[in-house]
Amino acid sequence: MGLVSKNIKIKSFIGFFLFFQVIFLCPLRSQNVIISNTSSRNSTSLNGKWKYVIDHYDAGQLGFLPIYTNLKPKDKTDRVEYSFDQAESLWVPGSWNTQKPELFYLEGTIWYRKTFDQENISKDKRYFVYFGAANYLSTVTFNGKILGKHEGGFTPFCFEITKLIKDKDNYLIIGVSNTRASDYIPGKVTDWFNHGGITRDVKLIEVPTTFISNYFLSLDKTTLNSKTKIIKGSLTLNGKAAGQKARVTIPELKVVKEVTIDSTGSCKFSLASNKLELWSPENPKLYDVTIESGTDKVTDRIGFRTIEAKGKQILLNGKPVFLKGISLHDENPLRKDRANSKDDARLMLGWAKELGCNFLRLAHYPHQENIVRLADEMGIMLWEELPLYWGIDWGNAKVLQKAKDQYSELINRDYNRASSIIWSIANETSPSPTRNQFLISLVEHVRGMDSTRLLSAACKKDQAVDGHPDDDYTLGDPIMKYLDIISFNEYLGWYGGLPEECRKKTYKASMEKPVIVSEFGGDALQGFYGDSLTRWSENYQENLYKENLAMFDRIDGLAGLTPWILTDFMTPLRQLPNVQDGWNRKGLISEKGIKKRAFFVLQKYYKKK
Ligand code: GCB
Repeated sequence: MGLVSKNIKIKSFIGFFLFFQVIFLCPLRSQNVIISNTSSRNSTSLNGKWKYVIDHYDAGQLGFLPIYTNLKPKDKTDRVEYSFDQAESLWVPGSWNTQKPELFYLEGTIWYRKTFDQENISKDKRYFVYFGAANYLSTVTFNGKILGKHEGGFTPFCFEITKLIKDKDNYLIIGVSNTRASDYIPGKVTDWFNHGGITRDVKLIEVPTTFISNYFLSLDKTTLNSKTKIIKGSLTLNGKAAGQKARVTIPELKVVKEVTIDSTGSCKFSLASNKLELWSPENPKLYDVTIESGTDKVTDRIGFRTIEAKGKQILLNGKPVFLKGISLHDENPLRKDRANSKDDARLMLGWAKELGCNFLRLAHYPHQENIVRLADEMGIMLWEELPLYWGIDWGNAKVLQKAKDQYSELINRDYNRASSIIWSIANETSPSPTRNQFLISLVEHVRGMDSTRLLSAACKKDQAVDGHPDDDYTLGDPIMKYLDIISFNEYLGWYGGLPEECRKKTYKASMEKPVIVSEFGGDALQGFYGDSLTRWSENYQENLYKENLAMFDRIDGLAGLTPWILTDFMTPLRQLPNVQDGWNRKGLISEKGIKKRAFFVLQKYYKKK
């Protein structure tokens, strides 16, 4: 009895110590180390099979079971109550949910372990572990030490392991929790599947002691109509950098610029060329850009364009453009997994091109980097957003900080992508003083980091300032004042009324700004037919598209559409038997890749635009 209670005491002391270490000593952020453009770095992929241990009660994160120390029994008398060595494996990158039937609805913590050897560790190098994304809260440990935590399920993060890496038997253990919480972004309820785990690439990155962390290049708007165009840029080094030289080269333009890094580790520069071809959907011209400093060298492919809102028009390179778009989730419905490869990106963009799109709404959170890079190459413009979606805790200052952090991570990743033209700051949120204040502060943050893109938000239609008489509707969410584009979601004919009601409806904006219809649509089970009033049939959806498109065409200042949605997508919210069965059926393409009738309605409409 005495021994047992002594044991309990020792255990609870260890538990408390570990709890303290995990929760309080461990920095929540990933040390703010930015390594952009990781595909151009010297790296080793850590993708593949990872051993995993399920932690149903979150004992590891809470410090009750030190799973990250990778303990093994020392001898036959020793007791360790978990084992990575005997555990099964999960594939990384990938959602854990669809890899094993028993994990399908798991919302909790899984600890992943990857072991590796590393030859030729050099004293002149620094080493980092990089995660493209892990959903949602990650505790990253290496060789038994906690490196830190990262919050947010869709943006990249990395941790330094220079002092810990060995040539043999390294173990990287990461606890990932996809538990939902009201002070997270997104909040507790969404209409998409909560894919858990390490959902994007993992890499071991090797860089020189002082390395190129990030760089931002963009066309100076004021030189758009000049023969000599100016590219404005800045770059930041990590390490002892003050006074160090750097060189930026665009060989095709014969541009070479030498710069000196200032005491903050950064520098600004400008490059001039009178041969610069602009990026556009018709001519998605990208230039090889090389940045060198000391022994570090990064190469990228960057396009240059301007995007502005003037009056009721969106101007790409100074010319009006109509955004023929479609919304999509970052999910490959054929594989029932988060999209995480070039092949996945090719599949989605291929379908969008076939539909006649020049624009995509990457809903409702940052998508994988591959799709943004491929959009650059294929000439497809993008709307990108954070999961500031239903049920956000607007009054909570910590949540605002999380939103700013997630946006910083996204901008750091995608600033140099010409295809990305719109940052959207929220989806379907109701105006209130706390929401407005939150979003205004976020607008300032985003504009402070990036003035080369337009800002919008997918507003809720039922929030007009002047009331909303049924037939004549004024778009007037107060946040629109702070944005460049007025966007709204509208489900007339699906959630309210029948499609023919579209005939008498008109919309106008309360401000002189371009308008994008950021969502409309209705569910159809592919292969189910009826007449145009039969719910869930392809015919209903087909007719709904016809009526909605005719209605939106009457909007003065309509600058684009992103109907909801390219493909059916997984969502626990939709369980109607034999119709939804866990899928939102508003896709124009089924989860098997079969096009529904409405696909061709939109295709025809875009052909004429
Ligand atoms: C919306 C949401 C989207 C949903 C969609 C629907 O307004 O923005 O996330 O999936 O409606 O299908 O109801």
